[in-house]
Amino acid sequence: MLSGQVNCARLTRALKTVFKLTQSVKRQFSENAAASTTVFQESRHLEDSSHDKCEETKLVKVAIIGAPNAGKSSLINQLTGRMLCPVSKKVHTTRCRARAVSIQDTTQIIFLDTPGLVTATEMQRFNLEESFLQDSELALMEADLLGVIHDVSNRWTSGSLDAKVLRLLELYPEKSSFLVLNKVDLVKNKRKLLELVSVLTDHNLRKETRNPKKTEQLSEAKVKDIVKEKSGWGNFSEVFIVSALSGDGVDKIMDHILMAAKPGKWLYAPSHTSDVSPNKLIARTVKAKLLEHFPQEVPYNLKTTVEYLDDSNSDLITAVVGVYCPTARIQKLVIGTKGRKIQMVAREAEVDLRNAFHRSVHLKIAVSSPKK
Ligand SMILES: Nc1nc2c(ncn2[C@@H]2O[C@H](COP(=O)(O)OP(=O)(O)OP(=O)(O)O)[C@@H](O)[C@H]2O)c(=O)[nH]1
Ligand SMILES: [Mg+2]
Repeated sequence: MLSGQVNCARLTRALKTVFKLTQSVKRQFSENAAASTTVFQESRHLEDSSHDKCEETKLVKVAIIGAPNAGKSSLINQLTGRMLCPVSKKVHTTRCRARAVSIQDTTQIIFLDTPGLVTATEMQRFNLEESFLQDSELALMEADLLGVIHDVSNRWTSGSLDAKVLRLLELYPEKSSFLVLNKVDLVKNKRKLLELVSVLTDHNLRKETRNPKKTEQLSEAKVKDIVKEKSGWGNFSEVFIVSALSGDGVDKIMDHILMAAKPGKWLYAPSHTSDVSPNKLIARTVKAKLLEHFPQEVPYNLKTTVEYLDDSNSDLITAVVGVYCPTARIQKLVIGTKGRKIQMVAREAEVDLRNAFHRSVHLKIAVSSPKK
């Protein structure tokens, strides 16, 4: 963890820890995830009064924003310990804001996962939904704390904060924010990180405490001009160097989040872990697996819908997911020889869903295309 008040010695110590990161990154979410009887329920706001003890409970809302594919959903999954936010190696896996809820002792933490930040032009060019433009900003406005996630492994973009991220930070300077340098396991020369931290924090690791206040509403044109000149933001309260894939360094982020929690009523009952319905989570998880395993644009044109769901059993969820292909040729590709490809997708989705629901999951996938 690197904080604004830290000096070079602390920074070097933190980097040494990073050096020790295991080279072989292994997925935390193994097949053997222990099944528990925790029931995943569609989120409902808390109506009973059993957690209405403001003096005893704490609450904090954390929005995670960043460029497409930076690892936003992976980070939230690590922080909550559940696969609540589907992940894939392709961009635009998350297409709208989603909440994942976690409880640490008396604190309820609400994580807001967001789609990758895009420009209006990109939105039009790639035919993305409105949510891509709005959801990060809406999440930021709602959150108490903002986590900016930055992919340090991308040689083209790692040297500067994303302009869309900087735009939001300039527009909401009073919002408390921390920086997460992610995918550090992919960086061979860890010394580069020291320089990167300096640039991304605008050479100001908060040596003096700044308390930025929103004085005037900046126009978009003015913000654009400011952002053009900048590579970093000088008011991050902390900087973390992590691997959201292996989980290295993530526990420090949790400590920081817990410190930001304020006394308040929990918004969700303790058993609620997400505001995404089981139906949607299953369909999105299958879609993420399709994005992971099929080339280029093919999986973006596949539609996934839950056709049948039985979650009445507290140990087992059974679901049938329909995958709709635009043509018979793509249907054949998706099914694969002797159905092997789609079976692999189903098995991998089952593993992630077991981790999300903490229940066994039996999944069948039916692939179809329009009849000629
Ligand atoms: N090596 C490595 N890969 C990572 C790390 N964090 C995330 N990834 C991978 O990066 C890819 C994108 O991760 P996501 O969590 O889906 O990223 P995202 O920012 O939510 O992406 P969008 O929702 O598409 O904007 C996946 O293949 C992850 O496994 C990391 O720390 N190290
Ligand atoms: Mg995502």
